[in-house]
Amino acid sequence: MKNLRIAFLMMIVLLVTVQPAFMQDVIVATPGQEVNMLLLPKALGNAVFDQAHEGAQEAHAELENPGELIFNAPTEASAPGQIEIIEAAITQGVDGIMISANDYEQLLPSTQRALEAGSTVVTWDSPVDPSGEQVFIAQVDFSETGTVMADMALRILGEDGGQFAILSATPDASNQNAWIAAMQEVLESDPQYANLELVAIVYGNDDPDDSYNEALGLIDSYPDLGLIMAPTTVGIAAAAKAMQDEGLCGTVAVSGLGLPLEMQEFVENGCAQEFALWSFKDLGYLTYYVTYLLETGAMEAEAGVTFEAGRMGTYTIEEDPTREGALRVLMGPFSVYNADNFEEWAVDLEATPEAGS
Ligand code: RAM
Repeated sequence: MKNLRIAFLMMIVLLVTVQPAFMQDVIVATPGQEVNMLLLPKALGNAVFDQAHEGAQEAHAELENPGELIFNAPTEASAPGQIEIIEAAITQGVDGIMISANDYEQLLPSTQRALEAGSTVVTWDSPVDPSGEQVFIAQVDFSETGTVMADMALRILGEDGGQFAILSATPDASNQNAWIAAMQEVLESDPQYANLELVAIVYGNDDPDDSYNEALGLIDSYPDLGLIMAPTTVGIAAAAKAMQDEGLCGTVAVSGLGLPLEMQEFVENGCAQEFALWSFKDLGYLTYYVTYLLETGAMEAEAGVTFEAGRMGTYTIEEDPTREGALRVLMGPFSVYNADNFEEWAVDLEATPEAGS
């Protein structure tokens, strides 16, 4: 009996001292700490980044941070514009810098300087090289994005396939480039996509006019084009508009990554067939939580660390399987939108009150 009791006590001691990974503490933020934050998307004037801002504002209020939440970006999606803003943030002593990067390499000297100055640098949506960030908040798995786009292309063009082109954002955007590479990889390695012929990759710089003109250029250059695949919310909406204006809806399909609110009219009138996305509001919220936890010293940027991100629940920092030497927090999931599930995602635009009213 005595031996049994000793064994039982030893078990308890063991459980308390050697916690297995699944029992590790979940780090929870302490609200009310003053940290000044900067949310820096690729550019201003892009609805998805406004949604990310809303999510960050929600977290900022919830965490009762008496510091500032600055939302700033260049007017055009460019690396030099972002560099200027990061440099100003270093001078002002901003504590937490949250970046969706226009370039994988070019921002590095500035983000590294910010890290050396003691700021927390977290990337979201579009990362920089791991040497210039602490952790990347990945909206979805970047390799999976390739398969999601290939599957949409296959469903739209059918087994017989056909020609398609990619209309991307800026040529150096690390997220779009990773997704395009992932798509090319599945097209090459998986025989089910053998009939999908990628004829061109063009760049509309996440600018509605540039993207519109690039879409027109594609249909001029490739008379047999069956599909424009745009892994950018700006590009896909501009391409659908171009096909609408040219009377080509149904002849040249449009797909990619789109914002439901911007795409629903084009799905309704047959100018865009199917697209996917994730919640940018949640992405902004999660990014803010991670940055706050790191900057307030509650959490280290290390693989295996589990934390709570308010209403979104718990997440674990992990090694990024898509980028060597990088850490990520994986958000997800993808939502796929098309005419079949239109009722579930579309809103009554007529009944939608004007923003701000
Ligand atoms: C555009 C931006 C953003 C990307 C989305 C899908 O709004 O390029 O970085 O994540 O599209």
